[in-house]
Amino acid sequence: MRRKWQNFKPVKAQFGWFWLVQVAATVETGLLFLAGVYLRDAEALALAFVVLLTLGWIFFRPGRIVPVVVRSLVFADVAFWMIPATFSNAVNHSSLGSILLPGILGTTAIVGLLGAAGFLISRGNQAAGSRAARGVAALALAVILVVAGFAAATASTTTISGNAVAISATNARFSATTLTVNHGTVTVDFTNNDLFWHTFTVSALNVDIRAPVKGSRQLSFTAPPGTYEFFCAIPGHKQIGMRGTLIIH
Ligand SMILES: [Cu+2]
Repeated sequence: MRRKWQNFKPVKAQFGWFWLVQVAATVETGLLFLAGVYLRDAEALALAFVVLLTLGWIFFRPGRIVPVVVRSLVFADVAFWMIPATFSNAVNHSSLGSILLPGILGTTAIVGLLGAAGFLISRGNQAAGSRAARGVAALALAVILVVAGFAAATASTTTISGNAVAISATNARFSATTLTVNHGTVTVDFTNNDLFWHTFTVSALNVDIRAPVKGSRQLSFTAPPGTYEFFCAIPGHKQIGMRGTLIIH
């Protein structure tokens, strides 16, 4: 016990890459958890749990490389889906939350990836990159403020009318498995309540509506009478039941 105490040095605040990836992981866990509860999205909760595990892993075990790599995979996954979602919802003048949520999640994920990269390149030196890491953190805050400002300035709501059907996706399930409309010009209003992307796709009609988190997308197309299959084109989603029948009279 004595020798351990001799080696003990007071922990100094080291605002380096390791600090950055820890902060990003903490923020991302909280955001993913809130998003999971708010959207009732099991996928978001599962990702929050994985990042939380890496935080616990680092807290209770000395090894740091493996948990940082594990959370980098989550960061990469989140960034891959959330950055395009932010731009897509911004371009479509979607609601404030539908721009802000993926915007903050995506920015935090990028910060986490940068922190993880810096930490791994410095071979796990906790003190490395202190100036650069603080710069990245400051830049990320600025990006989030710009996204918030842009979202507040452009957000709006849209309504649809005519021969229209509304369908939504929640927890990787469509709200309806059979849709019935009259032939002619058909409008589909597709809303995604999950954190990750879903599509409303009808291959036979060349219809492919892609909606990110909390996004609503409308598409009008001309369709002859018939029975068509619709499904989600995200890999694996059709197989777990995201499919249904579109009947056009
Ligand atoms: Cu899907």
